[in-house]
Amino acid sequence: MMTTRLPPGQVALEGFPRFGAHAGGRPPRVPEHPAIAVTGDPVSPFSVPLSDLAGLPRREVTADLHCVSGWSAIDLSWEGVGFDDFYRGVIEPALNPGTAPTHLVFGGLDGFRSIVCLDDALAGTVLLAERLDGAPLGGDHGAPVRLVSPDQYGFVSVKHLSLIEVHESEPAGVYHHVQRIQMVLRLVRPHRRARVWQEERHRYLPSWLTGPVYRALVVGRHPAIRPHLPRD
Ligand SMILES: Nc1nc2c(c(=O)[nH]1)N[C@H]1C(S)=C(S)[C@@H](COP(=O)(O)O)O[C@H]1N2
Ligand SMILES: [Mo]
Repeated sequence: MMTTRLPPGQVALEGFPRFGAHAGGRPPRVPEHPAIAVTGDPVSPFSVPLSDLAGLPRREVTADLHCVSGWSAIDLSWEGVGFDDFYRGVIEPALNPGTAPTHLVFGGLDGFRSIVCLDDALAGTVLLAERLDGAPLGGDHGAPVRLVSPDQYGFVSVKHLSLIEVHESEPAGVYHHVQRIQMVLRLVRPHRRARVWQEERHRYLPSWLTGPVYRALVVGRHPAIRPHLPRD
């Protein structure tokens, strides 16, 4: 029998729904030659073709994905390149001398953005994932490549990754191109660290307040899914 321990306030789902903040929109079109653009003050902007990832060591991570709204998908097998290897091998050598990055902004082809502390991004479990459960990532789960940060809430794990901004302090502002989502994000501003085991969901709102609201909204949006209680 499978045993799972879930972080506080999470409920496991059967399968792996598309949790994203895209509210039913279609996955973005993948360019013919996908690449990750690296920008920000500490670097001269450059672009990394995804084909370059083949030159870095492969890594597999089996992990659960925890949406901040309280749902978890369990036992996902990701495969790709360790983000620490990518950072040390590709970004660090391109830093201007004397710069000291502290934060990264990850961006997706659909305009989704997430701000992450560099130390959290360099945790050994963070992956640039190209494969899920033995197959290339599909559009629903972030083709052609996504970030996977298993110890942080799902909003950190940017799908369709196409941009990494390097910053020397925490960037201000809320990162989303859709105005409606911007307003919601401002209210429920993500926690700086977003660690699931510490239940760091939001910066200002406590989980006891957001939990029931999320449950109501997400249950409504995923009617076909039968949640079950976490098994210890
Ligand atoms: N590009 C992009 N990445 C994203 C999102 C999104 O809407 N767009 N949603 C985030 C959120 S809130 C969660 S919980 C996870 C969900 O991953 P899934 O859609 O593969 O289930 O993706 C994250 N990454
Ligand atoms: Mo989420």
